[in-house]
Amino acid sequence: MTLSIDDVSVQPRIAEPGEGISLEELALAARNHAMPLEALRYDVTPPGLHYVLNHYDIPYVDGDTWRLEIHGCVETPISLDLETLQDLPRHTVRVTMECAGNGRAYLSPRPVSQPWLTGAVGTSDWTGVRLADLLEDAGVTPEAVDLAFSGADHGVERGVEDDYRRGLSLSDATVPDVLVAYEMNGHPLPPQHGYPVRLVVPGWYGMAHVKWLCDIEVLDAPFHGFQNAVSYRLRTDPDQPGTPVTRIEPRALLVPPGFPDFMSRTRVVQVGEQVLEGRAWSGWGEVTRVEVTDDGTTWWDAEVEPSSSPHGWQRFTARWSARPGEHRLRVRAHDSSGRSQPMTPVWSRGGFANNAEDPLRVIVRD
Ligand SMILES: Nc1nc2c(c(=O)[nH]1)N[C@H]1C(S)=C(S)[C@@H](COP(=O)(O)O)O[C@H]1N2
Ligand SMILES: [Mo]
Repeated sequence: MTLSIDDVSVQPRIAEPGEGISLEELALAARNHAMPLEALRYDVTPPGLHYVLNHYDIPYVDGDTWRLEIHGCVETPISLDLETLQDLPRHTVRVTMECAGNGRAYLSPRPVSQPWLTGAVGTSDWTGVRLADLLEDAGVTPEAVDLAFSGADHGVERGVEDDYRRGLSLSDATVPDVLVAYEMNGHPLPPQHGYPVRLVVPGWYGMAHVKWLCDIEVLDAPFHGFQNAVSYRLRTDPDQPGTPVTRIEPRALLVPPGFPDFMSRTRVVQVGEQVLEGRAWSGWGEVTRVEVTDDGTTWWDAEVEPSSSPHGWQRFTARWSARPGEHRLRVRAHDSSGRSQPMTPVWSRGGFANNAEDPLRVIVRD
């Protein structure tokens, strides 16, 4: 008997009501870790605390033999090694990156996949070459429509075997801050974040930031690869074509106050005046307002600081008179595009872009 990919590759499904997280979901969650929320204190996420999401394995890429190929609808195809890339004009951009699946585990019913709570986020200083500069050198021809970016990682997903590949339109790819990045916070990229080179697309959910980048194909037709046409679409029914997942929806998160109970993560806070602190971001514009509540009814405004970068998160602080008893602290962000965090999750089969605020259970003691 011959086995095929279809015998091992699992089709997506929605958990039954009350069905717990499976060992398969735990295996994904253990490989792909979140940023501990106390790290929201830092403007630039310290090494190792940035979230990680890999669909397949971390590929072993040798920086000495790695090359980036740019081909397709270009006048001059380009093949670059790492040293040559690093000799080109460099730019650094501070970017808050968030996985499109952040918040998935709170959905009901739960799409069975990487079960993120809210920590699939982080902010880094990415250094590299502007993609627009590389494309200018290659000379993109007039029939170009989309670009396909391929990583060195390979796997199978829902029966489709492929390299990790994402498409981006020429207009989205040629804004100045899109980088072909080789440094994270002033150091070579760590293996899990895409060594030696990754794409950085500020404002977009994580799936667009292709790691272990080795090939850019300029296409004269829309890209129809799996990660754009099948996965990363907002749909409620499997038969719908759905709409593509693109930019990051607004979200605010608190640095959890006080100290935690080991198992339940419930917070214990001393009674009295507190200053709450957190970060808020949106891929659609500046965060203009963050609100706080401890009872779900009365909201008050936090003080939102300007960002240290147009694509980075913003710090906020809020006063809180902690009264004895149990409280649910919630925050919600509003941005300059008019988007706001919803009170209840917007459900999709893939569990994408769930930016509903998540209450933090706090016990205030005398
Ligand atoms: N080649 C490749 N690039 C990839 C992925 C991947 O699995 N393979 N995962 C994407 C997803 S879904 C996310 S959220 C981000 C995560 O980036 P990070 O691990 O550096 O935080 O990388 C993106 N780029
Ligand atoms: Mo992601």
